[in-house]
Parts: sequence; structure tokens; C-alpha cells
Amino acid sequence: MSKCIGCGVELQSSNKYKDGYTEDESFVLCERCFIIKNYGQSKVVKKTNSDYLKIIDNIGDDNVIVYVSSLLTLNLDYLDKFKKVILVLTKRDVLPKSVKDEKIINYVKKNYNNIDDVIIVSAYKKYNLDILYNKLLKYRDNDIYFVGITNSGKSTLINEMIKSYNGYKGNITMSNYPSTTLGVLDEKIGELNIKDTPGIVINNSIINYLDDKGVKKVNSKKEIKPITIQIKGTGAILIDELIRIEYETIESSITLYLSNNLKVNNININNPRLLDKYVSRFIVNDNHDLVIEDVGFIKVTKQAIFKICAENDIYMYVRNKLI
Ligand SMILES: Nc1nc2c(ncn2[C@@H]2O[C@H](COP(=O)(O)OP(=O)(O)OP(=O)(O)O)[C@@H](O)[C@H]2O)c(=O)[nH]1
Ligand SMILES: [Mg+2]
Repeated sequence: MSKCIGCGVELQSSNKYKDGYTEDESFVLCERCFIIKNYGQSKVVKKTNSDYLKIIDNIGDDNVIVYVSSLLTLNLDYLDKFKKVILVLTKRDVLPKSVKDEKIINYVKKNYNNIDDVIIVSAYKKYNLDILYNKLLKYRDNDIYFVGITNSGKSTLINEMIKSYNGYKGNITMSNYPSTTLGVLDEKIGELNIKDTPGIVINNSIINYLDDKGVKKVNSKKEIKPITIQIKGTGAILIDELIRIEYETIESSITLYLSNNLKVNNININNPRLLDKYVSRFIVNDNHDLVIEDVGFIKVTKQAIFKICAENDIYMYVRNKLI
């Protein structure tokens, strides 16, 4: 049985409603990859993480792990699963240029002791791809697995490396949607043996609930223009009809790092929009970030209490400020 060259799923022609369907098994792409590549849309694939975690658990000790995380939110929830990793922080292009790479590198190294090396890259800008390739060369005799959360940018990075070091366009399917890659893909890049893997799904990330327009909006393709708002007492902010943030503080300044496509508006606390849908509450202390998975983060200078309302339960957490 052959695999789809776009997402790694096993091809089948018997059930149109199951993953890997193709009209003709001599095709190299499944129907879903064909649609994403030609029309930019996606059939949402709902997978349980146990399938993906099984793939990760089966990676042998003699293989090398490249853990890819997006700098939009820097989710490292699954980093502890691995004994030793090369951490690749991608989508550098979305963070302001003024932020020093060194600062981010120190931030992650301080919090994790299984990191062998950290490299900051951007597939879009081809930033530091040579450094990554040259560092990986010493593992030319091993299989190098690219792992991480879904949508972190693994496949885009591998395709960009194929272009740079093999001189032709990579075939791997990339998309704004979660769970694009469905199986393990083997790619020979220059002297490297790279394996692309399906990303781990964060079950309650907002990205799982968004429609086409929504996923396009939250996936930042450009440098973020941070928005700073002075807050005092109680009030509310609306992020593009997706998230309502009510705050309570003596006085603070908050900076939102979100895709520029998301509209941010101060609203009256009595405005009923999204009021009391799914509610979560966070106390964010001085110099901490509130991270909204797959959307971005809010830096808080002085303690604030937030009540967040959205259409669904969404994954958020507090961390020490990144920048
Ligand atoms: N701004 C920016 N966006 C990127 C970059 N690399 C990838 N993306 C975007 O991130 C989204 C996810 O990219 P993929 O490469 O499909 O992510 P993945 O990690 O392979 O996802 P799964 O296969 O679902 O695990 C797409 O919308 C990409 O365009 C980058 O360097 N900069
Ligand atoms: Mg992928």
C-alpha cells in the first residue's frame, strides 16, 4: 500500500469518508491533499492524539529529535516527553525584529534541561536555515524526526529545506488547519534523512473551532504590530468577535501580540458581545504573559485579573514574560 506524498497517510480507494481516500490508488496524493494544494481548503480531519503519540513513542533512542515550536505562542507542553532534543523555534518573522534571539534562547534554556541546542528560524524568510542544516549534518547517519504541536510549521520548514538543499520544490502539504500531516514522511534533504510527523493536537485550542476565515486570521503571516493598552479599574476588550477579555486591575499596561488581521477594540463592560459564553478566569501577575494557544499572547506589566469569554472553551495559560 502506498502513502500520500503530501501527508503520509496510507492511500485507499474503498471509503470516500475515511482518511487517505483517492479515486485511483495509482495517484500519489489523497483527495484531501489534492483539495488543499489546489483550492487551499481543507476537509477537517479529527484524529485522536493516541495515534500521534504512538508514532512519537516508537521513535528509537538512536534517532535524533528536532522539536519544532512556533514563536507565535511557543508551546512547549510536550517537550518533556523527550530525553534530548534540538529545539527549533520557527516563525521568527512574526515577532518584532527588535526582540533579541539571544533573549528567547536564554528563556527556553532556563526552563528545560533536555535541550541540547536551540535554533531560531523562519521558513518564510529562510532565516537561519543554513545554521540548522549545518548543525544537523553531524547526524547524517541517523534518522532525524521533526516533531511538535500541530500547526507549528514543521512541514513548511522541511519543504523550505528541500528547496534550498535539493533545488526542487517539496511535495509536503502545508496548511492553516490543524492535523495537516497524517503519517510519517521520509525526506532525503542533501545528506540528511528527515522524517516529518503529524503534529500533536491541543484539543481545546481555538483553532479547532474556527472556520476558514478564522484560521486564516489567526495564522500570522507577517511581523506582528504589538498593541499596547493602558488599563485601569474594570473594562473589556474584544478580539475580533472571537474572544472577550474583561479586566480588573488597579492600573496596568498590557501589550497584545496577535496577528495584525485580528481587530482589537475596547468595548463597554455592559456590551453583551460574547458575554458569559465559555468563561475562564486568570490572575496574571506583574511581568507575565497570558498565552492564547494558536492566537498569540498578552504581556501584562502590573497584576490584572482577567475573565475571558469565547464561544468555546479555549486553551490559555500564564507564563513568565517572553519579551
Ligand atoms: N509566519 C510564518 N508562518 C509559517 C511559517 N512556517 C509555517 N507557517 C504557517 O504555519 C501554518 C502551519 O504550517 P505547517 O507547515 O502545515 O505546520 P505543521 O507543523 O506541519 O502542521 P501539522 O502537519 O498539522 O502538524 C501554515 O499556515 C503555514 O503557512 C513561518 O516561517 N512563518
Ligand atoms: Mg505537517
